[in-house]
Amino acid sequence: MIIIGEKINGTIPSVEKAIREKDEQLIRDLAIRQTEAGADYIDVCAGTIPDIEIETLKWLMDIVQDAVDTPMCIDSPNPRIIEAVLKYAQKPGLINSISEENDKCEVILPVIQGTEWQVIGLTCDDKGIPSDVQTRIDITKRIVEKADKYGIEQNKIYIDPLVIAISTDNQSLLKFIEATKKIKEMYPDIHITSGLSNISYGMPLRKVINQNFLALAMGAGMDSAIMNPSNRDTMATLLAAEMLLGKDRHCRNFTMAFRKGKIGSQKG
Ligand code: THG
Repeated sequence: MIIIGEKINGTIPSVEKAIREKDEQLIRDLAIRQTEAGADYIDVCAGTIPDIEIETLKWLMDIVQDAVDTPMCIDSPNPRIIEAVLKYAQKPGLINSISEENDKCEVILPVIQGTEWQVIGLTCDDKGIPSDVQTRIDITKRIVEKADKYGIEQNKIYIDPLVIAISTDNQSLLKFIEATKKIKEMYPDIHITSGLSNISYGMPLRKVINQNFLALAMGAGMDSAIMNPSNRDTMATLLAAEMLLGKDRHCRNFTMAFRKGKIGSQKG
C-alpha cells in the first residue's frame, strides 16, 4: 500500500492554529511521526483561506522538507496554487489533484510533463461527484487520455473514485468497489487511492467504519490511501488486509509490526 499521510492539513483545528501561530515544531513533529509510522508521501494542505494559501503552503513545505526526506503530496483545490508552489519542492512527489472540473487538467498536466511528478485524478467534473459507476469510468478514461497527450504514463496516475457517504447512499461502497475493479481492469498500472473518512460522514463510530472501508476497498484493488498512519488501529487493519490478500510473505510485515509494538495494544 502506498500511504499518503493526511495530518498536515489546515482544515484540522490544531494544524490551523499552528499555521496561525507559526508553530514550526508541531508541523515538524507531524512530518516525522507520519514518516516513522510508514507514510510514503506527506500530504500538505494549507486550509481554506485562499489569500494566504501560497505563502502557507511554502511555509509548510519548507518545514516538512527540512524535517524528513519523504516526498510530499501537494493538496489544493486550485491548480494555479499548485503550479505556483511546485518550484518550492526539492524533489518530485504527488499532486492532489486534477479532475474534469474547470481547466485543472489543462493547467497541471503541461507543468508535470517530462518530470517525475505523479498526479491524483478525482472522478468528478463541473457537475460534481457522479453517483453512478459509468460516469466515473468515463471521467477516468478522459483523464488518462489527456495525461497520455503529455506523455504521462498510467503508473504516474492515482485515480480517486470519490466515495460518497454511506449515510447518503447505501450502495456507495458497492459502487466504489465496482468502479475500482473496472478501472484496474482497463488500466492495470494505474493506482487507486481514497481518503478513508468520507464514507462515514454523519455516522457514529466513524473510525470503525473507515477501517472496514479500508479493508474492503483494498480487497477490490485499492493500492493507496490518504490516511493517518499514526493511528495504530488503522495501521493494524491495513497490515491485516495486506496479509489476508496474499501480499505479506510469511506474514512478515504483520509480525514485525506487532513485535516492534507498532500495532496491537500498547501492553502487548
Ligand atoms: N481525496 C483526496 N484528497 C483529500 C481527500 C480525499 N484531501 C483531503 C482529505 N480528503 C483527506 N485528508 C484528511 C485529513 C484529516 C482528516 C481526514 C481527512 C481527519 N483526521 C483526524 C484528525 O486529524 O483528528 C484523524 C483521523 C484518524 O486518526 O483516523 O479527520 O478524499 N484526493
